[in-house]
Amino acid sequence: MDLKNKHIVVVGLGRSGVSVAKFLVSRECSVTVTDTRGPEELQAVLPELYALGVSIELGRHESGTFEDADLIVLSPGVPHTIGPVARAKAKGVPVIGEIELAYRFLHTPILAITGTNGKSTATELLGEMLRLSGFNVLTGGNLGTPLIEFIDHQNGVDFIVAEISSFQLDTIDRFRPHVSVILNITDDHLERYADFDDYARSKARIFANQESGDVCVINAADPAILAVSGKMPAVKFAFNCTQMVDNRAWIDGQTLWFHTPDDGNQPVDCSDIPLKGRHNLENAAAAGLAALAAGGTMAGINGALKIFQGLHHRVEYVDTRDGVAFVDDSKATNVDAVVRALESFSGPVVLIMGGRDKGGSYERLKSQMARCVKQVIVMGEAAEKIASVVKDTVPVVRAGDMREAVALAAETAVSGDTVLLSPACSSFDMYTSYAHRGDDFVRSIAQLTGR
Ligand code: UMA
Repeated sequence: MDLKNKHIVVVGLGRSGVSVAKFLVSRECSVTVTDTRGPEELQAVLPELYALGVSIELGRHESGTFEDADLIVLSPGVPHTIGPVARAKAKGVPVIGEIELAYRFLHTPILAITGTNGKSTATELLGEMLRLSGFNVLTGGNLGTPLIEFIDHQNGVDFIVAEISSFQLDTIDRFRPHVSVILNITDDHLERYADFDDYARSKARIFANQESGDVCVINAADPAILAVSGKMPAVKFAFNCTQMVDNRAWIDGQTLWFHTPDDGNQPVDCSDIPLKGRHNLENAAAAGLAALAAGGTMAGINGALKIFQGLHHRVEYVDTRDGVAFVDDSKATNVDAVVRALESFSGPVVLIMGGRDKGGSYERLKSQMARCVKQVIVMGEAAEKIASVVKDTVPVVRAGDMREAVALAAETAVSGDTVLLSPACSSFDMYTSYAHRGDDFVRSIAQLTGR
């Protein structure tokens, strides 16, 4: 891709947009960045960009800015359907995302993982499995480090393991991972997609450019994945943690089995895996198959599964006060993630939920709530919507902020109970990220008095 002297517009000045702008300047492009936020909110990044000679448009997106570009690079959080982008596209201006731009300059094989839930866990696990198999690996993408930042650090790297979101897949063109993984597809981000099928089609783009030498790892127990993955040139490596049918990984009792090309079926004892819950066995199966596809060893797979303790803010134990355990699952930003979290508790649970609604239904929570939740505390923009759906199943109270939610939960919980923050919503109504929200939960627990 020849970028020299091209005029490129970068949309969104978050972590990926700033990295893209810096990369493009280093490749001698004329760069304009545009963000709907104003200068006061972007103070931390503006001086460096001005010093690099970048033109900056803040507080709006002018259509003319987009239409004058040779190329537009979108940040994942910017929908590719917004007016200025659509109008520029109609005039023939090419539009890609950060992942696509990075792909054109990465010569290291990419292993890409998508799915509604478990992406970050599976990405970290796969990275660890390959490292323990003797490879030099970088992990990033939606996980945190934009792929564009890896371009100048590829020397001696064997693989890039990338968490890829549907937002990132919406703006690919030629992006072709050597190994792709789809973990699961359930309701999420319906505020941005026309409907569930539209969202599922976006996930399926991860294997759209794969060829016969590539591998696609799929969860054969997930009907939505089966519906979108019928025909593909890539070799399918299927896993199924509910039954053993024609798969490369499966569960039998307390054993996770992998079919390896050279040594036949190889067992992993599930009691050696610290990660809890069936969903984590699915993540382990998917990561293991992707590792095998890339030449990883069973020793590496076993070693990683034994040491990996899970991610921050994902069903993470925080503290016990007067016999009440506090657990941070702030990363549960959709309904399915909360269902999965509740599955790993026998109860009683006091559940703190809410945040920015993502357009899905909360109905699916009711059966797990009836089983193990004694009270729900709702907060944020989605509070009333959640309360109206679950109030006949479980008592609901409202809190104005996290501190009040934690105090109310501590009043209700008795020794042996668990207070679980598992919001089912994004954090952006009150916080900058799920991590920011989880940190506030932890801080609010520390501020509890009398416990
Ligand atoms: N903005 C506009 N115009 C718009 C919309 C947004 O200018 O129409 C601006 C915002 O004002 C803001 C900037 O765009 O300044 C934010 O861009 P961004 O949302 O793409 O955020 P980044 O900081 O670049 O982070 C992105 C991913 N964010 C999203 O997909 C929302 C990060 O994933 C990712 O870690 C990072 O790139 C590096 O690859 C986060 C995420 O929440 C964790 N992902 C979603 C999820 O996991 O559910 C998909």
